[in-house]
Amino acid sequence: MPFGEVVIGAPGSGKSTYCHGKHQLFSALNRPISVVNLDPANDNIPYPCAIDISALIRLHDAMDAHGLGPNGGMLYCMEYLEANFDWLEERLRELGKDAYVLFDLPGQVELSTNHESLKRIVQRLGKIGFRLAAVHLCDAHYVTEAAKYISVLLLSLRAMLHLELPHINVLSKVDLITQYGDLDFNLDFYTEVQDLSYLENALSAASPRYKDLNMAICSLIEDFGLVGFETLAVEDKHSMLHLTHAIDRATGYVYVPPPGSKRPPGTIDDPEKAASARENTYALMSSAAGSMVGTRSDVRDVQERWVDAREAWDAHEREEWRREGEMVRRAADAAKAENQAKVADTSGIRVRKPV
Ligand SMILES: Nc1nc2c(ncn2[C@@H]2O[C@H](COP(=O)(O)OP(=O)(O)O)[C@@H](O)[C@H]2O)c(=O)[nH]1
Ligand SMILES: [Mg+2]
Repeated sequence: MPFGEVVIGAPGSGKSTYCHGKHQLFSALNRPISVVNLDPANDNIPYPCAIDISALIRLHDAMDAHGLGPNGGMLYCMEYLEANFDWLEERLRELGKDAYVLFDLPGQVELSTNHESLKRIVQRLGKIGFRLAAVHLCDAHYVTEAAKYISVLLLSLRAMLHLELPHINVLSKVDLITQYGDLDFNLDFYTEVQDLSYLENALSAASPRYKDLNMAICSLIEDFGLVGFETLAVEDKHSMLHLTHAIDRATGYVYVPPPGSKRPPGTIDDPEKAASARENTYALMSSAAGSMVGTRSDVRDVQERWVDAREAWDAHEREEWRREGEMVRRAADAAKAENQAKVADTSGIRVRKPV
């Protein structure tokens, strides 16, 4: 059964970068992954693209042919894709039954909030067997202002209600969050969408005229009780692994490596032991059933990493990378020395073994 993610979010929220990062991570973990570009305006695609909508339709061609602007052209492209769904279906089938597919979508917000084409495409993907989750990226800088945070909450809620998929909202680029000013509350207040009445002061200071309207929106969001956020810093492996785990839980995906497959370094899978006694770090990294405990799985750790002690953590990580680099260099030197010794041995030259 193929699984996948529908990656949505406003322009610049980090969708294509996320798809690229996930492609690199999954390739390193030997997990299957294919990225499908469904954004006809994506000119510089950073990842290897399994299917590209521009082979079906290009934004500029649609705009020229029908005298449309960029936004109208984009909606036309999505409607065209819907009308030619068999084109997509045929190519998806070629990816195999066990494919894990990321769909990189355009940033037009209406596609995931009120336009029907994406919703119908998603429904048809479900009918051909895909188990999908929507991954909605929202730039984390919106949480630095109460009014912007409310608009992001509303947008996320609307997308959840429209697409009707298991839904993961993500505050992306959390590594940049301190660049936009101080947070009024700790990060967990924003990710867990706790008691929004705390925003009252900030909202009435920013726009006293609309205070009541803003508070009514807050209570509407609270009444639904649906919106919450994960965080993402795409270059932080722990952040990516945690998000992967949250998405696997939402779709029910459990990765079982095929027999005889290459294992990621460091995993232990001793076939001699009884199944119940076998350590299997695959399960830790990729099983939907495992607990969510891990580095940076708690939003308070994310706060410490990127807000409270960012510089200390940066220095620590630099030191870790330096040490890793040193180890790799030493291992390469040792391998080279061993090779040279072997060559010398076979050529009859006696070499003294290093002590
Ligand atoms: N610092 C940082 N920058 C990011 C992150 N994710 C994306 N970006 C940057 O945000 C910009 C927009 O990203 P892009 O993937 O093109 O956004 P898209 O329009 O949603 O596909 C690019 O310059 C990325 O390098 C992140 O996690 N951290
Ligand atoms: Mg993009």
